[in-house]
Amino acid sequence: MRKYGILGAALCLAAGVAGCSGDDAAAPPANPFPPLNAANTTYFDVTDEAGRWFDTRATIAGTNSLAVVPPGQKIRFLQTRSFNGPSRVESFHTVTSLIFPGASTASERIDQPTANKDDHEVTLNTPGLYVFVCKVHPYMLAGVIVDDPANPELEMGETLHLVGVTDPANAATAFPSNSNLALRLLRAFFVVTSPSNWKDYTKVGIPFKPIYPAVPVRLTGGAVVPDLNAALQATFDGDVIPAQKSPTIKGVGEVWVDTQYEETVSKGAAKPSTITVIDVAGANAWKMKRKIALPAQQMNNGHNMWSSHDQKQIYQTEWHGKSLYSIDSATGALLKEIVIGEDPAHVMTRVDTEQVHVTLNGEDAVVEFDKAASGEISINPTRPGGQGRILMQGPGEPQSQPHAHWMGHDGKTMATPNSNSNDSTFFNFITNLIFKKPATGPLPIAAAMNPNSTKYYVSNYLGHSISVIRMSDGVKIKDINLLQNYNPVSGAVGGNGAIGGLPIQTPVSPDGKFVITGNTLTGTITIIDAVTDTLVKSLTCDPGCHGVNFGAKEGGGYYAYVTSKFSNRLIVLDYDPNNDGNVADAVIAGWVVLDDSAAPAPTDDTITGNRGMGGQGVLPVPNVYNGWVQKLPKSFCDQLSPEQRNPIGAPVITCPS
Ligand SMILES: [Cu+2]
Repeated sequence: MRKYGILGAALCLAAGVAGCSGDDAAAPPANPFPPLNAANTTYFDVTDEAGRWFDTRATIAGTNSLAVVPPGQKIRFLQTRSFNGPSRVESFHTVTSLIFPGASTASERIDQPTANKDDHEVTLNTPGLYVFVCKVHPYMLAGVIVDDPANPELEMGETLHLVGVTDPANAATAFPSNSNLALRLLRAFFVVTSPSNWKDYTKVGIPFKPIYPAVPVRLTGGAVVPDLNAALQATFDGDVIPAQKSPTIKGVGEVWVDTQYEETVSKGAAKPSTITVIDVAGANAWKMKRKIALPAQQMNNGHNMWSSHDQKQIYQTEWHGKSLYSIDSATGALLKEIVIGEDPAHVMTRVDTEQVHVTLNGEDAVVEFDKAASGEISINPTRPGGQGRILMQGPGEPQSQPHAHWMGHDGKTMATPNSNSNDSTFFNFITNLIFKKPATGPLPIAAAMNPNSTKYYVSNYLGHSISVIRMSDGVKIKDINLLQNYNPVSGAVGGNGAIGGLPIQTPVSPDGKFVITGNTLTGTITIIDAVTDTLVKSLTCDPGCHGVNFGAKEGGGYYAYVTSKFSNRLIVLDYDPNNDGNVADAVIAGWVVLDDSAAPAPTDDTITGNRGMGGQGVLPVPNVYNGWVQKLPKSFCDQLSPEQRNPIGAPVITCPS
């Protein structure tokens, strides 16, 4: 049968049948981890490997993260060991139900109160599509289709729940499985979990067509899509990959990008990530300068960066590990590794003290570092417990799991988005206390303050919205729905045409005029007017659109630099070319392809796979946000316009001599 011919590997695995092909078939006798084969059980290995975060060890249309099972199957997620060997995971994760059939029951869902390294299981009975996510690293997806043996087609379910959008307790809120939203989510699953489906900007002139399973699927009302691959490709794909385009106007300095999924020989697939450094000024503008993998430290999924105020050090987090790294910005050499805890996600400096703050996304705290006169950073020993930790929740409150925090322009405040508790911790460094903890939306993932610290914004990944918090009293004044113009059933986009889903980084422009957000579901960049707090525009980005930060444009104004997880290009967005405060003329001025195989950049390791892929943290050097820009040394200050040196207008800054 066609259905089982293509999906045979997964079914074979699910049933634990002897003689099934695959790399699990020939375990040596001395293996202390004999392959697992409990009856009616399907196993996912949890890993830190790009695209194969939940690994069935069998491939369906390019993905290793989908299993097709009969009703009654137990699904086990392995972290303490793998299917046929030791644990394949270094960091903490959750296994959390994200999508499930409208007809499913509460017993068919799982979640955990804290991030962990334990095994988890759930038994699925109701036919249809189930997707599981890690709340710490929400690109980690596992799909299970519970197939109804009564029908020849693969069963998607009559309707589907999506956490954050529908009410799992109310089946009437689930959306039809033949809706545009369901098809978008299906497409996203097969792009996210299949590295061969990532958008490769070296394949110039070739249409971008991800591969999906070419099987018949059964949707709402028994409607049959005879070929899922053909249907998804016709609906969403086919744009031709363009050649690299360098922006005409140069930037200032460099842009550092965490190419988090790029694999190197010394770290292998288990611990991906490089940092890609790009010149954006001078004779080498828009060319790659360096790749940094930190092979000796085994950097595992380096995620986000910030610079010291003299711009001599780059601080780098390790999201699937435990360390913060300090790197010499001039040479790319490691200065210091500091082990701090589970899943360090984002890093920023405090303007007034130059202390460094790093979120522990797999835990409940922000770690504080002091900077010595020598430049060396070390954990502040005076915080309670001696580990530099500032707790982001009160006693008895749920574990916060803070992700991308932001710091005030004057160093007095910090705001974290707490991905586990669906709120934001607004911390005051003067009182040394949590000032407020406003509720946000589902799975808040990134925060950003405006340049005079009167408002901050929090992107809600599963809420498809941006919360606006007033900083005078810590009250949420608005949620901006990024799907307000979108009809989830028909897919029609009305209103001003702007659309964003699964939003991530959301910084405010240094002059305070706009909030620019990378949206991973829709593959769009959304722009919010930061005066009216309304969604005014969106532009096409890449699959997994993720990181945004602002850098100085030569001669005045700013570029927004934008990264995407499932492509290998850095987008240079000129959001206001004539600097008139209106983004009607916003344009993608150009981009840089992050695969350096045509002209290898100097590196500390050999690149072996996922070339240039996984764009997440993005850091323009020099740092031109209000508060930080005034701290720049003369060499950088001299390259900025008077407006850039003081982005919200007050006194004219004279560069230090
Ligand atoms: Cu995770």
